[in-house]
Amino acid sequence: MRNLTDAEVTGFADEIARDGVAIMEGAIEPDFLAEIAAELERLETVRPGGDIPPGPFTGFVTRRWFDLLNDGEVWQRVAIHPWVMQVLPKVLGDGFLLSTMGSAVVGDGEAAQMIHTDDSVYLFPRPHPNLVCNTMWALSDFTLDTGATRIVRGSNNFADDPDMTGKTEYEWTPLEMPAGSVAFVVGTTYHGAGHNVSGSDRVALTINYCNGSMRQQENLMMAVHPARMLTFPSELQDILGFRNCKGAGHMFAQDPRQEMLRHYGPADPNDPYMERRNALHAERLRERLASASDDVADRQDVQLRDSVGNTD
Ligand SMILES: O=C(O)CCC(=O)C(=O)O
Repeated sequence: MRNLTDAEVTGFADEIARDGVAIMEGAIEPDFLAEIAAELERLETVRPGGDIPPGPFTGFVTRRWFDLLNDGEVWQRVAIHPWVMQVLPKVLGDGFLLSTMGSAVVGDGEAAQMIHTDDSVYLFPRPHPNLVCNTMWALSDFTLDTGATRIVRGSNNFADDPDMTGKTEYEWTPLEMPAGSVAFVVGTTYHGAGHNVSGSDRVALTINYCNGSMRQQENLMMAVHPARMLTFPSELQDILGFRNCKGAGHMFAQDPRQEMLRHYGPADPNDPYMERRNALHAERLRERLASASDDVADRQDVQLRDSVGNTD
C-alpha cells in the first residue's frame, strides 16, 4: 500500500481539527478486508454473540469482540494501519498509544446508540488537548439504513460535553462511507452508532488510540503475555506502551523491552492460557449477567441463551 503524501496527512489532520471527523476511502484493501471478515466469522464461532453481554449502550444485537491481539495475527496489522499511523501523530502527538480495539457489528434492527463522546472515560473538563482518536473501520457500507455512525459535525469544538440524559436532540449527519473506508472520530466529537434498518449487519471495527500521557482504555499491557508481546512488530509494541512518552513508561530509565527480554525472553508466541480463554466465554458472560440490573438482565438472558447456551 502506498504512503499518504504530506499534503494528504495535513488535509486529514485539518479536517479532524475543524469537523471532528475525516474519512479515508480505500484505506482497507480488498484482501485485507476479506481477512478481517473471515476472522470475525471465526470469532462468531469461538465466542458467539461477542465478548460483552447485550446492553442499552453497547447494543442488544451488536457483536463486540475485544482483547483481539490474543486472537488472529491480522489484528496486529489492523492496529498499525500505515495511513492511520501517519495521521495520528498530528492529532494525538508523537507518543500516542493504542487504547482499545473492538468490533462493532451492528445487527439488523439495533436501535440508535446514545450520542456520547469517546474521551468521557477521562474526567477532564473542556477545553483540553486531544486525548482520544477513534478510527471507525467500515467493512460493509455505512449508510443511513445500515446504521452509519451519527456524527454531530464540529461538536469537537463545543464548550461542553454532550447531555447524557437522552433529553437533548442533536443535529447529526450519518457518517456515510463505502466499505473499505476508515474514518477518524476525535474523542471530543459527539457521536453514536445509528439505527440499522437494512436487514443485514453493519460490519465495523472501532480501533481507538489515546494521547501517550493517558491510561489505555483496555488493559492491553496485562492482557497479552509479555513473551508473546515481544513477538509483535516493534511499531505495535511501541503503541502498546513500550515507547516512553516524555519519560513515562520506563523501566530503569530505559526502554522496558530491554528488561523484559531478560525477565521473560526469548520471545514466544505461545501462551497456554489461550487454550482456555475461548472455552471460558460462557462463564465470563454469565458472571456479568448476574450483576446486571433486572430490566436489562431479562433481555440479556434471552440473548445469552441464544449465544452461549443455557445460563442456568
Ligand atoms: O459503531 C458505531 O458507529 C459507533 C460506536 C461507538 O461510538 C461506541 O460504541 O462507543
